[in-house]
Amino acid sequence: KPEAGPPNSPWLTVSQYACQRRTTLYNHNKILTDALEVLAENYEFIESIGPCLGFRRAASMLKSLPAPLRNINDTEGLPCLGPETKAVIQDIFECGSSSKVEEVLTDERYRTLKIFTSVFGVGPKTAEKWYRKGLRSLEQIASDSSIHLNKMQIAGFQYYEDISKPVSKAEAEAVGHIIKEIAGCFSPDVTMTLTGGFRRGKEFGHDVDFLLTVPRPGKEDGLLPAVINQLRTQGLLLYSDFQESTFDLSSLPNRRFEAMDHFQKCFLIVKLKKDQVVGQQAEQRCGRDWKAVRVDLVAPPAERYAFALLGWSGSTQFERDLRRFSRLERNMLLDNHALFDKTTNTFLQAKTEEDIFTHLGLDYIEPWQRNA
Ligand code: DCP
Ligand code: MG
Repeated sequence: KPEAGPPNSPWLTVSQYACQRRTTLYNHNKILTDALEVLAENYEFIESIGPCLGFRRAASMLKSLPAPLRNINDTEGLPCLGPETKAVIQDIFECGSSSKVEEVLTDERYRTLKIFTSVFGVGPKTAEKWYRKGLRSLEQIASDSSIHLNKMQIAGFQYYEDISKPVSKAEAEAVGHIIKEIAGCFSPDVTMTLTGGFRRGKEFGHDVDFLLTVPRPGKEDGLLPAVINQLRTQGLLLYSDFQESTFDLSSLPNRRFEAMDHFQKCFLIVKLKKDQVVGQQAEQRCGRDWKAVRVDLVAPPAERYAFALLGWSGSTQFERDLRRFSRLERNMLLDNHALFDKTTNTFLQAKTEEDIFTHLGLDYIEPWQRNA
């Protein structure tokens, strides 16, 4: 049941769990949530997970509100807001901005780590290592011979200009047509769904995420290798990191690995020709006629498609709360592969996302309402 506020609170129905809230892309409290997310990111950079999640959870809750907060009293009865968060909100109402946030935004370390982690394949740990070596720009890293880049980071630098730009919905759909056609040659009964932010209705994303499968059990194993091969043959494959499935049908959802999954998948960079994008004619006669785009493909067995779809549709915060809700409120374990009921020691089957919400005793939340 949703955590209730005081009896006269206008927010009586706001749950502490994102999976019990409907969060569209229309954010009435963007000024507040942007500020809180800067602090969350800063804590993430110093690997301070508790405070990071605290700020993210607060921002996520505020995104679900049907109206802007007008002053600090409006926060009364709302869940997920700790004293630190409230202090930031109060500062913004009183001074127009939060000094704590302004400090982070001008902090050299924060700014540098933000740039470094914008490179494909560079996480907070690597960024921190480079920062401690005294490096401050991507140019310095590219020209420092003592730095060893892995294969993913080399591609990240090589295509930085393109893949650091947002991918549009039209570009995502164009990539979808190419992949669907190739996958359709492998097997005419292939199912493919655009997931991630685009499934939640976003107009732009940092990559394009697809889920693919075929009905016959086991046959999905050949799907991604075939797609990758064909992309390569067509000259469209710029980078590929293929990960073989480590999925075991009988293993329990594991909390430690809950944010990862064990399905066969690949992280790609593909060449998207501009004339393949609807509404974008080849205007560049002299320059390049293509753009590099980051694409993730995941191939679960058909039997687990609903779990994978729910897990890959996000948002990350929505996923976290679905798992937390399952564990704490239902004594069930949920991940991208399965739902296990610890009370009855059984796996709960699901053909659709709706089935999973029903098992959890949750009202169905549409993908476009999962922008938590
Ligand atoms: N995901 C997750 N936990 C993670 C990483 C991902 O639950 N640690 C899920 C939720 C994401 C989805 O996978 O929404 C796709 O991952 P992306 O990083 O591509 O996220 P989005 O598609 O939501 O964002 P963007 O628009 O930036 O691509
Ligand atoms: Mg995405």
